[in-house]
Amino acid sequence: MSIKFIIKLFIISTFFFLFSCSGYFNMDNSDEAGGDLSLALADGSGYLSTDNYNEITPFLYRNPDNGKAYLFFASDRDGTYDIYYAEMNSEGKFSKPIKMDTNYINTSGDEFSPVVFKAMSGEFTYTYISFVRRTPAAGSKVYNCQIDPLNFNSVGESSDIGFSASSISLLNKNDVGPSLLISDGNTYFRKYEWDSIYGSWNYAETTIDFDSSPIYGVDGFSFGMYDYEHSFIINVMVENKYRLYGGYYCIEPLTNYLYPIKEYSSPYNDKDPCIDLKTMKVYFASDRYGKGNYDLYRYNILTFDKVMQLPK
Ligand SMILES: [Ca+2]
Repeated sequence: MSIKFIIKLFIISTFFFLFSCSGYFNMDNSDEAGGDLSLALADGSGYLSTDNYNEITPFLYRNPDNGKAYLFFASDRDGTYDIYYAEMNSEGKFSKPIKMDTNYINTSGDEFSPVVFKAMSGEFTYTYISFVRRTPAAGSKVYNCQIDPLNFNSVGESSDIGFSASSISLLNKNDVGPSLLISDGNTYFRKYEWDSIYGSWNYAETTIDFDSSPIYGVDGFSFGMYDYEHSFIINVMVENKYRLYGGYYCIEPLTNYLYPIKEYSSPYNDKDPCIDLKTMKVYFASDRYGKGNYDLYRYNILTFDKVMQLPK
């Protein structure tokens, strides 16, 4: 066996090793199963996700004011669901989560499904969080609150936007004029546009209808001329389980379909997708370790051959 051949073999096997690992981002060696990732704290003192409580609805925010990335999510570790955030370092590890304030954001109701964005209100640009608050009296309603751009403390009261939702997400997260996607267990979801004059969300009269399974959550982006085409990862209920599907929607000519993404398939519940377009990773919640609790995971969508492209 020549040296050249051995080197070649080494390079090929290294390539295959890297390739086979490329879907997973191991941040903590202690809890890997089935190649899925549980998000861990940077210092090894514990997980971002807890064993006995639920962590759901992740949202990755890239803050243009300081160049840092933050993972916002909801957890019921203090009783009701509250919104937390953790800073992500350059290795993709997270700081200890910080609970958002109880002035106008976290209450004795359930707060979840946060989205953070910068947007105009009148002449100025501010940082906002929109989220869902569920109370026995009012059900699940969407709120919006201006927050400090760096420490994320609420600046003013949360305002009730006036519609209900099971979850919300941002379409095209880096846009100056953001679009909000609202899903509430129907076969469609709705798109709302930011009103920069009044500094609030307005229904844009856009309903994206897949006419199939109930949709409980969605994240995606638009492309093509005039944003006619949209690609999504969708949280649907199939056979009594939350599952993640790919979705494609075109306004003209009208085309829509959903398709299972095999990389996400598990016998457990997988939900709340959030796409980080910068790193091409999907964050989601799953109870796949069988503990009966939801934890946060992420997956590299560069390894997908379907999600970012139109199915043939
Ligand atoms: Ca709460």
